[in-house]
Amino acid sequence: MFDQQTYIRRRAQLKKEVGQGIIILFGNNESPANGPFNGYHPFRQDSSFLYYFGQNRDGLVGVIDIDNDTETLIGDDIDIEDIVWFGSVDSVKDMAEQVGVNNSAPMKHLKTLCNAAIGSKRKIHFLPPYRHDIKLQIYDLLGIHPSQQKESASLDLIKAVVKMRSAKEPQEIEELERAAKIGYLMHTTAMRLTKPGVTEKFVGGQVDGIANSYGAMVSFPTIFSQHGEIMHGNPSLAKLEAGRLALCDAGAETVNNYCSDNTRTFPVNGKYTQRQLEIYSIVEACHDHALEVAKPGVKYIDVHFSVCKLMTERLKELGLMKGDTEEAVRAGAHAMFLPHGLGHMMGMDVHDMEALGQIYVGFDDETRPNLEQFGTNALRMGRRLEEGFVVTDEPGIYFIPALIDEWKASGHCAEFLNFDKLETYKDFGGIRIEDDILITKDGCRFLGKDRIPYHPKDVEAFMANNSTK
Ligand SMILES: [Mn+2]
Repeated sequence: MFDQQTYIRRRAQLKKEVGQGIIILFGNNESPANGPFNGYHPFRQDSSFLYYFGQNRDGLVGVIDIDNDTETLIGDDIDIEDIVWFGSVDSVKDMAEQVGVNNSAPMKHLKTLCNAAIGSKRKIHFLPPYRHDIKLQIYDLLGIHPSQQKESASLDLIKAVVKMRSAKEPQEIEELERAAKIGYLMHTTAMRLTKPGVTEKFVGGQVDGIANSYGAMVSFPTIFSQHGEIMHGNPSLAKLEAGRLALCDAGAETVNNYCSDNTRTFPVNGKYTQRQLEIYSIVEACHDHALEVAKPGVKYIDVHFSVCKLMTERLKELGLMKGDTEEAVRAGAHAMFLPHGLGHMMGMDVHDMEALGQIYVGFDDETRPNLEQFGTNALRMGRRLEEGFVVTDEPGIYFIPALIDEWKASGHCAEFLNFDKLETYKDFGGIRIEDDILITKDGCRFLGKDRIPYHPKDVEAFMANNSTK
């Protein structure tokens, strides 16, 4: 938790941004996995609730009455049975005081408060709910059916929260740096353990263990797979094979819930083949290119397309693409290889604020998403960069057999793709390199003091001691 003043200041600004009405920020509840007392662990608080109310306990709701300038932390104190099993915790009143909130009340008070607000036709602001229990709670409190809640969520509140959470405060950047340190340990552990005969699941599990040991948890389910071409490939029981590549996309969440998100792709037996190096060096160049062009005022969608053009140029040299580069990218031909965007915002959520709606987080009135074109429709971040933004830089080149077959059969972008050559890459897999960029006053830098090795020579040197015999 940050200091009390942080939360007081943030709520004061939120009141100013939203203007009038009552803001209700729902904290999360425990989430049962296979029974009421065996939940997904560790408990994960809602990020916006954390941002304004700081408390990391389940069963809390924060209320900000803008018109009457009052703030209340709502929740039930735990009873003696809970104390027996889980130990004593602070009372709701104490928790309210810790974050500078003057009032506290039991959960039943929330219904009374909502009834009064509805009775006097006051505006009640809430964020789009994403957990089913919260949807039921909103249904009970406000009478809005879960199917209507996304549309009924407050746009004023969404925009205010996005505005405030987008630019990271210095103390948040410190937390992100802590997450980057854990991320470094996760990825170097994966590189150290990778060798033929070990299962994907074993390496993935060890990577998760590092996140759990040094922070709160992983920032998203770890991807560790020899099938790098599957975007979200879970670690399987398959054994790692010499000659193949392993793609590791993993991140940590600190105990204060700030994230890291990195990807490395390395050879199972510690040495890239010539064919792997040819593709790898393109992804490497694209990854480094973003660092050169990202700065305040530049649109991230332009950085994305700049990378797409560079990638197309280089794929033409290899004979995998052909034709005019500008036209090829305009037609979306590069999406055969890169079907996703260059990156996304990152903060307390790995895809920061995604629950509030990507259209509000990654785009604005000036920069709109293109939902019509395959690949481009997957962009999560397009708008102009500002100082304090944290975005991922994650170009990749993938050879997806089903996509090759489909485009070949339909002739899609045939003038820009060499399908005969693509056929010979169907067993290649995929390569992605990802780091997290902080936008500074006049440029940008990567988060994390130590770079996880990614230049081929560094990766090979790092893996040289992994026994493959
Ligand atoms: Mn990412």
